[in-house]
Parts: sequence; structure tokens; C-alpha cells
Amino acid sequence: MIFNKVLIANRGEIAVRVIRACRELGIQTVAVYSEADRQALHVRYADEAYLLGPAPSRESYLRGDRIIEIAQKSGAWAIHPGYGFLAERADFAQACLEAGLAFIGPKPSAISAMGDKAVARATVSAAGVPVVPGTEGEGGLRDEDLLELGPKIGFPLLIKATAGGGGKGMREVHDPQEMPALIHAARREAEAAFGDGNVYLEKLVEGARHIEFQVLGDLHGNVIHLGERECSLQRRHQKLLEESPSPFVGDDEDLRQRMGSVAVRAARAVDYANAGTIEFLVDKDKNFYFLEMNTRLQVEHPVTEMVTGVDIVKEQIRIARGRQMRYTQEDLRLNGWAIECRINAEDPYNNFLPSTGHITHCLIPTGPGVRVDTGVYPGFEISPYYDSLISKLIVWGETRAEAILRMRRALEEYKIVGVRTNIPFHQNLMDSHRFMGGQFDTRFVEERFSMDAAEDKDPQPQIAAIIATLVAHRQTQRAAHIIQRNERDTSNWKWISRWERMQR
Ligand code: MV4
Repeated sequence: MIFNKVLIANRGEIAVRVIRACRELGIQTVAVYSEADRQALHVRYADEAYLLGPAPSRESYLRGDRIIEIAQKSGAWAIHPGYGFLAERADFAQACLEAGLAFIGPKPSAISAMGDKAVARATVSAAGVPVVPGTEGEGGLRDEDLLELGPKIGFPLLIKATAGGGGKGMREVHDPQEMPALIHAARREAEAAFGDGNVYLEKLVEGARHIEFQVLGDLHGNVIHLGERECSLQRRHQKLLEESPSPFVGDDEDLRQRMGSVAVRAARAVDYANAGTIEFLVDKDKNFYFLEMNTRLQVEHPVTEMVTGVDIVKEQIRIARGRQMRYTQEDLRLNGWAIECRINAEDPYNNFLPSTGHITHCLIPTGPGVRVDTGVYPGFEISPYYDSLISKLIVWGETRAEAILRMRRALEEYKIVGVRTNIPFHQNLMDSHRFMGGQFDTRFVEERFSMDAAEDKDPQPQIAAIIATLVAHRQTQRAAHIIQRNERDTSNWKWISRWERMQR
């Protein structure tokens, strides 16, 4: 088999990311693009590029048949699906294999088992993985079954779509009386979104955090985890910021080790190979429950790369080639701290309304510990056809405090002219006491965070501690040359002087 050409069935920053990994491995790259993406960066970076069709995804990036045809014609050995689009379509992965192409991802059977949330729950639970108490078995529950099981599980509970993901077809039930209407609403929403109205029940875990583990498996039965990512900062099921390690797990190595081995166990339950992510809900008392598995490379994979030193995309390709992974669990250490801000073309001052238009200017932050994965450049047009992710700004620091200070600095350097972006949102977030103290759950952005006023200012001990760390860090960095400070730079000092006053 010739391994020297890969087709990337995606666009934007992730297509660029995969092309970069191929380049480093000496692999030729084939891009595909829609009519809206003629000028896109991934098209420019690839060795060859082929037009798929009109802008709408259904007519371009979701045309699995055309993509397979192009892969065969161009002599590609494999297809990398990136995330979104065809990445978690078992039928597409199967069609690749039948066309004699490698699919850089897991087996179709693992994609389908994890794609149905009720099947996933039953499968990992049978393997000894903790799941939230709820309905058992592989679904197919009728309304009568659900109404009978509800009170046994107890309220409040959640109705979830088996085909779910992204919170669609999900309903909270606080009062048994509401069950029939909410089952109906959840089924209707799931039917509309996924063409599958099946639902199941779980006890509602309140005030939980969303912590996920990166896993990697090869075709020789080795499965390892690469530590966790904290993903609780999201809005309407869209993640906005991710970090690794999780400040909630922190230096609790025992918790990390237990969650990590459960993640590996969940992956093994479906004979998993390639890169995947096990999502957990973690409650205040550090009880953790399997939520779902994402059978793809994720948007936030770079924070894991920064703290482990593993190039996950290169590892994916190596695994698809049938090689052993380069790492064993014992080889891996989490070094320092990484934070990723998703930079979206949306207006944080106007309910995060998507913003479109030509990018006229771009100044991208660089320097120590800064990585920017982007799919745009000056002259590129942000169209309404795809998601609003412009780029990912990732920083690394020796400590969480250094990472936060670095993120502040990088956000201030970042200039994008032509569309509105959520950079001001991230700047406000960096100033939030709760963010600094690592005291947030999945409701934080929607319920407690506002763009105009910083939230409560109680000097809680953990917050004081992190500000103290920020101060200590800043003091060690006080170099001989004081350069002129701009506004944002001054704001670091503002926090520090506030803390210093608090100490008097
Ligand atoms: C939950 C939960 C609380 N309890 N399940 C949201 C999307 C879907 N993937 C699962 N989700 C949740 N499931 C139980 N039993 C809370 C959420 C949830 C959530 C989970 C992860 C990240 C953000 C979230 C935001 C709201 C609700």
C-alpha cells in the first residue's frame, strides 16, 4: 500500500492543521472545496485541490460520494475527515473502506455504537464504566415505558435523544406532571434534527462540570489517554474556551488517574482505534459519569498537544498506517498549562449574532507560548454557510497564571478588521474572578457572566490565591526595561494593584 497521499475532507482551520501534519510526514495532500471556498487557505496549502460543488454543505462537504471519487482519481491512500461534516458518519467510513481507501478515524462499528447515546450508555456500562443513573438497555422506549420509569429514576431528570448531541432533543423535567408534554416535545425536536425520535432518561446532575479525556488507540490493541480538558465554558452547547489540565481536577492525581483509566476502559468497550474523546460530567463531590464519546479529532485537541507534546494528527496518521503508537501511558506527563480561546465571527455585544464580511486586516499574535490555528487571512470572506470559527488562539504557560497573563497579552495583540469577533468576550472572561479562580460550571457563561459588568467581587479564598499567583508571577517577570504599556496591559496591573490593596 502506498501511504503518500491523503485527501482532507474538510475546510477551514482544521483542514490546514491536517495538511501541516501531512507536510511534516512527507505526505502529499488533496484538498476539496466548495464554490464559497475557492480562495480558502486549505486550498492554497494543499498540493492539489478539487471543486466539490455549491456553497451549502449538503452540496459540497457532505457529498461523500464525490469525495470518495476524487480520492480514487487523485490516487489518495486515505481520507482524513477532520471534525463535523462526515467525521462521525459510520456509513461514510464504511464507504471509504469499500472503495479501498483508509479512513483516518475509528472503525465504522465504533462510530455507530457511540453515535447512538443509549447504545453507548449500555455498552460502556456493561464494561464497568459509571453512567448517570437512568434507563437501561439500548433504547426503543415507548411513552408508557418512560412514564413508568421516570418516578423510579426520580426528579429532576433529563429526557435525551438517543441520536443526540449538542443538547438537541433534550428536556429537563422537574415535575412528573410535565412528563407527557416534554416527552412529546423532545421526540419532535429529535425527529426534526436527526430523523430519529427515540429518547431515554437520565437523572439530572446539577451544577456539573464538563471534563473530557483525550484517548488514542492503535490497531494493535493499545489504548492510552492524554489527560483531560476542562470544557465547561460554553454557551448554548457551543464551547468558547477549553483548558488542560482542568482546574477542577488540578493536582488531584488520584482523580485524574481514575478518570483516565475509566476513559481507556470506555474506549476499549468498542474496540476503539485512532483519536477519540470521552466526555464526563463531574459533580461538586468529584463523582464522575460517562456522558458520551466523540469518535473524531476535536476542535480543542491543541490544548492537549501543548501539555503532552504529542502531535495528535500525526499520531492519527501513524495509527491508520497500522503502526504502533509512539507512546505508552508511562511516557506521558502533563507539562504546564494550556488555554484555547475560540475566536468566532460573532458579536458578543449583540447576543453573539454571527457576523459575515471581508476580512480586510489581520494581525496575528505570536511570541513565546502562543499558537494560532486559523483558516483565514486578509481578503478572505466569512460567509454564512459554515460555522463561525475564524481561528483558535492557544497559549501555553508553566502555570495557569502564566497562561492567563499570556492569553491577555495575545488577545490584546490580535486584530481582525472587517468582521465582528468575540475577542472582547474573551478579554472580559480573562478579567473574571470566577474564571481566575477556576470556579465555574456549564451554566456560568449563560447565567452569571455579562459583557458590561464584571460579576460578583467577593474576595473568596481561591480567587485571592490565584490573584496572588498572578502577582507573584508578574513580579518575577518585572524586567529592567519598562516599555510603554497600552490599555489592556495596564489592566493586568489593575488586578494586581486591587489585590495588593486587599492585602493591606
Ligand atoms: C447532562 C447534564 C446533566 N445531567 N446529563 C448537554 C449536551 C449533551 N451532550 C449532554 N448535556 C448534558 N447532559 C445529565 N444527566 C447536563 C448537560 C449539559 C451540558 C453538558 C456538557 C457541557 C455543557 C452542558 C450544558 C448544559 C447541559
